[in-house]
Amino acid sequence: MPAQAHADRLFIGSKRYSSWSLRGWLAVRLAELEVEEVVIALEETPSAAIRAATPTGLVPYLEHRGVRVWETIAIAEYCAEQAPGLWPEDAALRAQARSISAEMHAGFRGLRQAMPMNLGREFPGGGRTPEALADIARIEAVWREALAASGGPFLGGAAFGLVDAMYAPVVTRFMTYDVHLDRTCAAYCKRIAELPAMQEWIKAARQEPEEIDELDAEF
Ligand SMILES: N[C@@H](CCC(=O)N[C@@H](CS)C(=O)NCC(=O)O)C(=O)O
Repeated sequence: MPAQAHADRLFIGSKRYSSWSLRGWLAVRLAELEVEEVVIALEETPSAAIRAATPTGLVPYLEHRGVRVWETIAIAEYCAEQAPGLWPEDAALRAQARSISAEMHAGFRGLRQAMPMNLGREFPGGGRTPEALADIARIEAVWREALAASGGPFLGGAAFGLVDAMYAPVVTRFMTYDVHLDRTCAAYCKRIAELPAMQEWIKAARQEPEEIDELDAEF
């Protein structure tokens, strides 16, 4: 019997705006999955094109070797199963990395609403709502704690991993909105922003058209 044909694809939104897509894309990169990248422009919200292509009407969405995975945290876990070492090896550090990744996945709505990802523009001083500032304080505390526990220079230890991928769009928001951070967190942001994969994503994002800058979108 011939092997079942299946497409290996990662569906993502515009690189300029889609923070969840960046997380999923980094996870797939970390696991070195060979997938076709399908970018669906976020021209409207909700997006009919994304709804037609994915089970939940949201990106990222991964199809890999006949397996379908959605929700960024589930994609991260799938990637961790494909490639060892994407979570810290030490059980306590791994628990911490998973906890703060889940905290990112479930929360920080104040930050996400007030400072949506936009890699094409800069809004220095923007988005300082009380809720966003409270989230920023919590994120700084979380980062400091993780870097101290793991020894850095990444949140889970020596290598860039899934926990860093979960916070990568927070790094770009801090840059876009020029958020003042303590020295440890500022250095961590610089480290993440300079990673080749991040540079590649940001470069591609800047080449995309401004689709939804006028929309009040929270991605
Ligand atoms: N909980 C989802 C959130 C994904 C999400 O909100 N994706 C946005 C783009 S960053 C989206 O697909 N929006 C489509 C729309 O608003 O129509 C996850 O973790 O993957």
